[in-house]
Amino acid sequence: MASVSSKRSVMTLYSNGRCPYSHRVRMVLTEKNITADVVDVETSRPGDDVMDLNPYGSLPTLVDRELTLYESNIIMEYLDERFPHPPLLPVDPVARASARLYRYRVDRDWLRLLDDIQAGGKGSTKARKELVESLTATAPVFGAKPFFMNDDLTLVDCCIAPLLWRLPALGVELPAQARPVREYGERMFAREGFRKSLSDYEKDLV
Ligand SMILES: N[C@@H](CCC(=O)N[C@@H](CS)C(=O)NCC(=O)O)C(=O)O
Repeated sequence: MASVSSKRSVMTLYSNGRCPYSHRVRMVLTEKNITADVVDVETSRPGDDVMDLNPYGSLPTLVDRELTLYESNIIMEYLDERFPHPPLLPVDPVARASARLYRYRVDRDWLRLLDDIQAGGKGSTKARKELVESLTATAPVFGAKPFFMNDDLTLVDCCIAPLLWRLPALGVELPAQARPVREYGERMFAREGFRKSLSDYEKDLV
C-alpha cells in the first residue's frame, strides 16, 4: 500500500489482507494520510504477536505506543479523534450518533451476511439473496447524497466501501433497481484513499 510507511513508526496496525474489518481501518489510515506500519497477518495462532496483544486474537488490532485496541469500530473512532483532519464523523451530536447507528446496522445487517457468504456452505446462498434484497431496498438512500446519508465522507462509508468491493468476487450481483448502490460504489472506489487502502489480494478482486 503506497501511502502506508514501511519505516518503523510508532503506530502498528495488524491487518489481514482479505478481511473487510481490517480493510475499513486501512481506508481510514489512507483517507487521513496517517503513517502506520501495516503488518499483514494471515491468521492468529497462540504465540503470535496478535495473540499476545489481544485476548481474542482478532484482526484488525492497532498498537499505538502503550495503547492496544481491537474491534474495528473502536479503532476507527480512535484514529478519527487522534488525527482529526479530515474529520470522518459529523460534529453535530445528532448526526454523530446517527453515523454510529448506521455503522452498527451495516455490521448487523450486511457484514454478518458477508461473513456467512465468505464462510461458504449451505447458508451462503440464503445470505447472498438476503444481502442483495437488503442493499436493493436501501438503494434510494445510497442515491440521496454523495456519501452515505452525508455530504462528506464518514466512517460509515469506510465500512460500506470494503463490503461493496468484495461483492462481484463473491458472486453477488446487484439488480438494475440497485443502480444507486453501484454508482455509490464507483464513487468510493475512485477515491485515492480507497485505492491506496487495497491489499494485494483486494487489488485482484476486480
Ligand atoms: N467485530 C470485529 C470482527 C473482526 C473479525 O471478524 N476479524 C476476523 C478476520 S476478517 C478475525 O480476526 N477472525 C479471527 C478471530 O476472530 O479469531 C471487528 O469489527 O473488528
